[in-house]
Amino acid sequence: MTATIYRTDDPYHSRTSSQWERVSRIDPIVSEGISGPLSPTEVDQYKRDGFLFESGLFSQNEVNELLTEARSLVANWPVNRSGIVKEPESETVRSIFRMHRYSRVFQQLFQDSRLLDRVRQLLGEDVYVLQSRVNYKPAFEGKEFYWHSDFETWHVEDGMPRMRAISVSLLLTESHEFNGPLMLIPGSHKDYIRCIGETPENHYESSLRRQEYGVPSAEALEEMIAENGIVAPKGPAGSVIFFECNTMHGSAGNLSSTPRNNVFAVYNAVSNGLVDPFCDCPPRPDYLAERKITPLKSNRD
Ligand code: 6CS
Ligand code: FE
Repeated sequence: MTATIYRTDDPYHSRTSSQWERVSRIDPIVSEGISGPLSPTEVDQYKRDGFLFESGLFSQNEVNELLTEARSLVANWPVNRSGIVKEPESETVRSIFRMHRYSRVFQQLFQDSRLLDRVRQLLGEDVYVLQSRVNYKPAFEGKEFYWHSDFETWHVEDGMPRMRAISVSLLLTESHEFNGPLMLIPGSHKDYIRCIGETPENHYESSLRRQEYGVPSAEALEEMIAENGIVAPKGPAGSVIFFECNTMHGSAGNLSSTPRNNVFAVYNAVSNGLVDPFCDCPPRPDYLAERKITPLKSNRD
């Protein structure tokens, strides 16, 4: 019998045993009855699937400005600034983090009412940007992001208490079947997968390049995929995917000749501020998880 040492007061403990486990979530998926731009049908879709796809929410002109900014940030990244991540075994840039602090253009985007009003409608309270990043997934070189629940990582390694966060992914280039579109397992947000293994020290130094801990077992994935399959929303630049923090997702490598540049913002409910990590590691750096709460006001407020 494997010794199981975990914080019994933590309903979302993970990486505390050599046996994976599937348990129901205890947090509501949405706050009911909040008005906003989403129709009741769209709210129900989000509750059912754990994500929503809005094609063409932003114009090509708006995307062009964001693309220019994303490419200039990489080209001019200060050598002493953390938050730039390379592809595994490569010097090719995979991601940059914390644009909500370094870029006025992205700060404006994250306060855009087309994003903020939808997120606040679903969460039912004010939010702040916990993390932002651009995943570049460049042509031919962009490697996979293995299946994972963001919440499992944010809970265990950052101390996010409950499932009260939403990721927004804005496509800066077209997502098509060959350039590694985001893939999600519909309905997977309703259960929580406790992963095996123990969090290595400074795990983020490797996990952001290739995640090997805090990933679900093949058996867990087989079960969830057998129930609801896999969906890979595809569409033009300017489209947006809103996905719940516990929805299982990943993406394949990009073998096509066109990049799959996505910008992500993670909106956390202000009532869900980070506490100590739920593992025996120090908190991850602030560029990955803001520990200071700055509630957002829509740029239409
Ligand atoms: O560890 C994190 O916070 C990051 N890792 C992944 C694979 N998705 C969420 C986030 O960007
Ligand atoms: Fe993720």
